[in-house]
Amino acid sequence: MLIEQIHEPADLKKLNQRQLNELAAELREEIVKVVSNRGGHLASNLGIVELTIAIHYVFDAPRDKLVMDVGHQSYAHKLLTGRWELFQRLRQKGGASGFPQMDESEYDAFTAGHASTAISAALGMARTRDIMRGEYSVVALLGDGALTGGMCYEALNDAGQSGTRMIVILNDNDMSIAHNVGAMSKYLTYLRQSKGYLAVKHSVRTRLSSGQKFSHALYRFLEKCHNRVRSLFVDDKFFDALGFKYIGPVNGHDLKHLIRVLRRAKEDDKPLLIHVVTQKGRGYTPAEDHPDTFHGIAPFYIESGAQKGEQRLSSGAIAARQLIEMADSDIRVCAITAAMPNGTGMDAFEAAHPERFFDVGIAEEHAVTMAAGMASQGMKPYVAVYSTFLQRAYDQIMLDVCRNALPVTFLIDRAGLVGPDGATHQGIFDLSYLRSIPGMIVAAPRDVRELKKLVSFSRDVNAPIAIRYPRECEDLGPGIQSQGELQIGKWELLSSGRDAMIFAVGRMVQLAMQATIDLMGRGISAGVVDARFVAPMDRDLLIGQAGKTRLVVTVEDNVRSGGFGEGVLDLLNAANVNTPVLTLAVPDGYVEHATIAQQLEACGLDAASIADRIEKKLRAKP
Ligand SMILES: Cc1ncc(C[n+]2csc(CCOP(=O)(O)OP(=O)(O)O)c2C)c(N)n1
Repeated sequence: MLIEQIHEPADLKKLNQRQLNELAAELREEIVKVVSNRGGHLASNLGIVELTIAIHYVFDAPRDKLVMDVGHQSYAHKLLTGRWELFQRLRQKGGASGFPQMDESEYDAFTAGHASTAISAALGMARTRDIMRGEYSVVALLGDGALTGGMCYEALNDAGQSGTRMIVILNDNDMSIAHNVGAMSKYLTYLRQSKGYLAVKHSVRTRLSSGQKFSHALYRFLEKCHNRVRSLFVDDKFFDALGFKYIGPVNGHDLKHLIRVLRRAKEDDKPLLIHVVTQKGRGYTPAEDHPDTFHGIAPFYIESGAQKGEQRLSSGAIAARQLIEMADSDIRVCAITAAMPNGTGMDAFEAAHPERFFDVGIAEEHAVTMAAGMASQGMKPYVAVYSTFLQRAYDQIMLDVCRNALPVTFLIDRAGLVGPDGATHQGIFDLSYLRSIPGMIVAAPRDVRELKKLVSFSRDVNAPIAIRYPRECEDLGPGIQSQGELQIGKWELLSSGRDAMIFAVGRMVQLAMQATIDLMGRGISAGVVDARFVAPMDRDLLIGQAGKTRLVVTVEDNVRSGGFGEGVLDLLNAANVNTPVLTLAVPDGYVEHATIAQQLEACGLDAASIADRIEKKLRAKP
């Protein structure tokens, strides 16, 4: 196996052309094998194997800097930079992260996870190099999906006029996670298709298939010619106007040609944009056929592509069903996503109400302000977005939505600890960043039934409201269905506790209930309140219950700073209630990849840890 001989990129340079192609096949096989066991991003990684080899073949990392956008396509890069062992435990505790991380390897020039940052980071590096009179190259690698994000244009605009030497490689597979959207995507299609070479290629192919006497050698010769001269056909206006020299489109699976193009680019001293065309999922048929399903995938059987284990209905899918029903009878209801129609479950809404569904690309800021605009004119927009990506739109939520008290509903998916996607994808800051915004109502359902109730409840809320939930909500059963009608700022007492009252948020309610059973066995009487509204809080219930117990406990899957627990402490303090408070939250910091269960345990938030910490606090001497 060639792959076993590659410990660092320098080893690549010892291989000949045939071996490089063999290596590409081995990398694909390895990536499919590991992802089939561990889950992860498959289709993007399969599409970029040759390009990654070519980059490491031509450039000299880590001296030369490779900045990957999002970084979900970094698997071949990891395998070529001495991380074979680590990669076997991809996304597992202690194994390789699914994204580039500066603290994982010196070859990861920049930590990523969120889209559209690579050109900015690369320009920063290039400018530093120029100030320090360094010699290295800087390469930003991003996809056509990432190019829907506004930061890219801010960076291109700046980099192009500055004339700073840097290379932007645009990996165009015509896909974001789902089909790419927007005018730029159309423009790239135009660049891909408007080249004279396509016509030449087509005519040669047609003649071949029609039996005309073109030998295969001649066909290959013509293909080679078109590869060489293809860029001459290109009439790019956009990148050119921004100050970038455009090269392309280049076939991203033709290693020899890629190497030649990159070598030339390395010698250039201007900002360059190389447009590389690749196929998402390349080399593994199920991923080629369904690149969206295989973008990010749970463990699967290689032979069939079928997922291993039980597939549960996601919270997003459940929220979408509810929303569709509402939209059936209410023309104001519409759904907005920022390039995540499948992940948020809103693809179902798109199918049901295509005219009221908007995928704006990876543009969370725009999504939020656009929703504000719609709400200002009488619509009832639902912005379905992952907790971690909504961070991008803080200012827009603050000023465009909440300052104007507009009835935009945020369906915040992947809230709390998210497991193997790790630090960049945790949804552990949303309670803090939303709770402090004046006028924002923040709700968290304890289970799937409450999720449905909250979504339908939100329709009549004439104010900004955020409903945050994990990827999958449990069903706690009809026995503890929420009683009565929901009311903004009202919590629900589920059980009483003489020794401790636990005020729990969202999915932590279930763990709190388990902890009370454990505590009962230890002779401690603890009760649970479902604190479903984190803002505003249920002042009366909190103060009332705090007066009847020895210890108030708060439990949340959000960081401590600015979180629910701090809010409770503050409220009790202001009301001069002296009951001690134990705040159980994610310790302030970034939580690395592991399973959700491991992350909960590491944060002291699994049921057993909750019980232990309560018992310890109660038994501590005052
Ligand atoms: C700010 C932000 N929003 C959403 C995402 C989720 N996301 C991860 S990859 C991706 C699509 C990227 O498409 P592209 O850049 O074309 O890369 P490809 O996977 O096609 O290679 C999206 C939307 C993200 N990482 N960051």
